[in-house]
Amino acid sequence: MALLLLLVLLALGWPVHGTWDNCGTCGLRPLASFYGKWRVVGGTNARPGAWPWIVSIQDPWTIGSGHICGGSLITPQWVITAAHCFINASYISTWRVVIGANRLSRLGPEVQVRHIRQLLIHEHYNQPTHWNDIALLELDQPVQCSSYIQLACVPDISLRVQELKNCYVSGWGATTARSASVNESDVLQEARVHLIDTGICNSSWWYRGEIHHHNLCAGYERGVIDTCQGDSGGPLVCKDNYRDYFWLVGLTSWGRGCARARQPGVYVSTQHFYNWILVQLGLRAAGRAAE
Ligand code: 4AZ
Repeated sequence: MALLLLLVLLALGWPVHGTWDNCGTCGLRPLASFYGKWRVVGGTNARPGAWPWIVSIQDPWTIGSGHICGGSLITPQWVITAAHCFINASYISTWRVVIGANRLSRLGPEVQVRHIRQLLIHEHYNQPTHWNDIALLELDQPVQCSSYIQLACVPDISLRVQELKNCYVSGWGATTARSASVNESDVLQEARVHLIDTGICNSSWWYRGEIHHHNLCAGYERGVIDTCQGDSGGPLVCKDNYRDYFWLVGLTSWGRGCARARQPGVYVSTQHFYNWILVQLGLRAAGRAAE
C-alpha cells in the first residue's frame, strides 16, 4: 500500500526526496523534441526552452537588459558560472538571475527571476592565468522546474568528455567579434562546436601552453563560430553518447578575441571541479580531493 502511494505521488510529480522541488533528472530538454533538428558568433537563434538550464546574470545598473554573464542551473537553488564575471562587481545583492528566458527584452510568464543570496568564488581563482575561473551563486529562493527550466548535469571525473561528439554553446553575448560590448544579443544564440584536443590547443600557432589541464577548448580551427564577450559563465554541453540527455562539460571562460582561426573558446572543465562543487553545496565534507 505504501509502495502504491509512493508510485502515485511520483506520477503526480510530488516531491519524495525531501527537497520539495519538481526538477527530477538533469540534462533533459523537454521542448527540444518538438523542434525537430535543431540547428554567440556565427550561431543561430535558439528556440524558447531549447537550453532550459541557461540563466542570464544581470546587473540592473548596466545599460540594456543589464546582462553581464551566462550561468547554468545545477540545483533548484544554485547556479554555476565563471568567477571573472564578478571582478568589478558591486552591490551584487541588487543583481538579478533570470531563468527560463529566450528574448531578454520580453520576458514571458515562463521566466522566473531570483536574487543572489550568496556568491562563492573559487578560492584559487587567478585572474591573469584564468585558472579556476568558476563560481557558484545561491539564489534567494529555489526555482520551480518546467518545460522551460531544467537542471544541468555536472559530470564527475569518470565521464570521458573527449569522446562526446554533439556539443553546443549558447548565450546572449556578442554576435560579432568587433564592438563586442554594444552588440549583445537579445535572443539566445546557440551553435554547435567541436571539442578540440588540449594538446593541439596548446601548440604553437594556437595558445602556446596557456591552456591548463582544467580547461577545454571548443570551436573550430578556422574560427568563425565561437562564444564571445557576454557568453562567459554560460554552458558548453554535450549529448551523452548513449542516452538522450546533455552533460554540462564546460563553462565559457576566455579566448583571444572571438571567432579567430586557431584561437577557439576556452572553457572551464566542470568535471575537474566536481568535488569542489559538492563541498561548496554542503553535500560533501572538505577533504584531500577538494580543489
Ligand atoms: C569574454 O570576454 C570572452 N572567444 C568570452 C569568450 C571568448 C572570448 C572572450 C571566447 O568574456
